[in-house]
Amino acid sequence: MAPVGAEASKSEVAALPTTLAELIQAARECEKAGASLIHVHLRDEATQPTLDVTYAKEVVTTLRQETALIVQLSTGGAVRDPESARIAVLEAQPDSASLTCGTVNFGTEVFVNRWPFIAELYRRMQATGIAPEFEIFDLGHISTLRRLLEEFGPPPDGHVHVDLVAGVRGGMPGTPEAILACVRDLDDGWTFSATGIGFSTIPVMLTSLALGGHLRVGMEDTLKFTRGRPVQSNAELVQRAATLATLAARPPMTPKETRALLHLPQYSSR
Ligand code: KMH
Ligand code: ZN
Repeated sequence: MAPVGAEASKSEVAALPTTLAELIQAARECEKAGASLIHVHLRDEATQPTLDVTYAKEVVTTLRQETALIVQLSTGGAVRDPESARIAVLEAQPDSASLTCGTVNFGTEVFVNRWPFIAELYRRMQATGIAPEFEIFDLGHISTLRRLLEEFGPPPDGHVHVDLVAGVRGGMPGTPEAILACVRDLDDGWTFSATGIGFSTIPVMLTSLALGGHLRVGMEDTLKFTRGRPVQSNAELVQRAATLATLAARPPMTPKETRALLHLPQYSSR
């Protein structure tokens, strides 16, 4: 579940959870609706994207106090964030962090992920025991993931989990064919989730369910529930995903079950 990204503005989308209180409320509602992991982008007091480490630590701690969700921080940040700040958020010691496996055009911008930066991020996650979620925006990014594993070995917990992000303008399209092409290229034993941007959320969810994958939804990716109808809350997106998953006989997993799936340690203080 990805409740808020770095792109949409609070002034245009009032339902985006940008304060800590709003983020916690969204997290709680989404957990109740079936989410087991939260992918977090931070916003500052002026609602702008931030990678402030002190605040990241507070957010990780509070999410752990208030929910059982697996906490994943974004190292993608916003397209113009410097690499040093994107790496520094790992100091907040989340359970997991995103790791984008290549550069991609991103609307009118470029989301830059150079090989040396990807390698450094990965090695830092290995050294600090943070589980990477490999973000795949295009088929070629899987080749870069393979290169990481070949050159530096497996992730800290030994398990590879990827998130297929489809429908970004400049990345792979949000179609069943694109998801299938990626899934065919994954190794046995890897797990995957899929994310469809905008209205591609539904075909991407259905395809992922059919192929044995997991789902990511949220207002980072989707701001219209149906044509002409803005999303009112992250929970309604999670609720819709949970309903589709249940219809597909793949009901939502608890955070505990998801930790086992991803080979993450069970969180002991809850
Ligand atoms: N905001 C995008 C430029 C991630 O979180 O790791 C990058 C992004 C990926 O959202
Ligand atoms: Zn993100």
